[in-house]
Amino acid sequence: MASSTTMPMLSGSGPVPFTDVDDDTVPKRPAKEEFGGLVAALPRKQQGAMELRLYQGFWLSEHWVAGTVVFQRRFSRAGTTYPKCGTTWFKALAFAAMTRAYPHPQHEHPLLRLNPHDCVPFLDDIFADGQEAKLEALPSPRLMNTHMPYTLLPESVTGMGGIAGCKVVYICRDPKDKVVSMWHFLRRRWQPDLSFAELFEHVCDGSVVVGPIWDHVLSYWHASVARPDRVLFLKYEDLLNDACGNVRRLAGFMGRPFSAAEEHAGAVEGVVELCSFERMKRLEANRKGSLYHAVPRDAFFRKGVAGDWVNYMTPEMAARLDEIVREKFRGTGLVAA
Ligand code: PAP
Repeated sequence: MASSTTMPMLSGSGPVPFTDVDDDTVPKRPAKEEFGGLVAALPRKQQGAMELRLYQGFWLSEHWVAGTVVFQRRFSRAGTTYPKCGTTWFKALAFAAMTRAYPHPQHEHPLLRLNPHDCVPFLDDIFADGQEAKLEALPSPRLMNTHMPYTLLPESVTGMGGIAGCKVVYICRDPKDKVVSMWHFLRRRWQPDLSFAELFEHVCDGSVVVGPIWDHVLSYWHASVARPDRVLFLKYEDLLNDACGNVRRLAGFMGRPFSAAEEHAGAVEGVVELCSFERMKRLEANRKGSLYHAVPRDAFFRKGVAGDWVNYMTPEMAARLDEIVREKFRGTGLVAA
């Protein structure tokens, strides 16, 4: 399994879509200007156009490292996910579940005009670009996302050391499907010539972005076992199998359980339908233009199924990755998908 995380902050009039309050007037001060020396001293690996640095046990994109240092040192409150494990879907579900009392009828819901990444900010890029002041404009409760492992999150998020902290939701996915999804994604923007075999080797030796995957997953798994009231651990495959049940669970965890009247009115099904792969993939906001650093929006909506790995991996590759993960998870109580 691999993963992704989001944190709701409760009380107040939010959440509102991030791009609706982001008027682009916040001056940029890239985190690298402040912590470039620290980043330059870290072990480095080049993978196509992507430069990775080993920071506190994880291979982070060079672009994110200085931002992570700022996040750790200066952030007061946030949420989290592993790349290609359902971040986009999860952002949509969490946002829709929290905004179901939106004053407009469903056909005007922000998710019909905005990509989920426009609604829930991605902290790693915001901190890397030195634009954290933008987050202050968001009314509570705020939903935010990061790809950082639990062990790299600041106390303002984890709530260690007597600080209030945030609620954290993590999504993991069968690592075999995650690798396939990541391969397609990397080829769309960073590494057009990347072979599947090459990426597979990086995954197995742990040197993939925000890897090792198993350490990332386990960081959240352990946190969810120790503090189930603060950390909710979900699986992409479970969301596919029972979207309604997991949306109920999510809403309850975020402090906005569905009332009997809402249940009766089909509010849970409404959230699931609004965020369905078929529906989201068709929307203009998810088909045209780009996000983050020139990533085409449609790259976030490929197939949306479990088990696609059989079309890319030999049985030997699958058995090898399964065995690595089984070994890493042994004795933790976590069972691989
Ligand atoms: P990110 O970490 O770069 O934001 P992320 O959203 O986690 O990416 O992963 C994208 C995967 O979620 C894609 O999987 P695939 O490559 O195996 O197809 C994408 O199709 C899937 N996905 C996106 N939206 C949905 C959705 N509404 N329902 C189900 N799966 C979805």
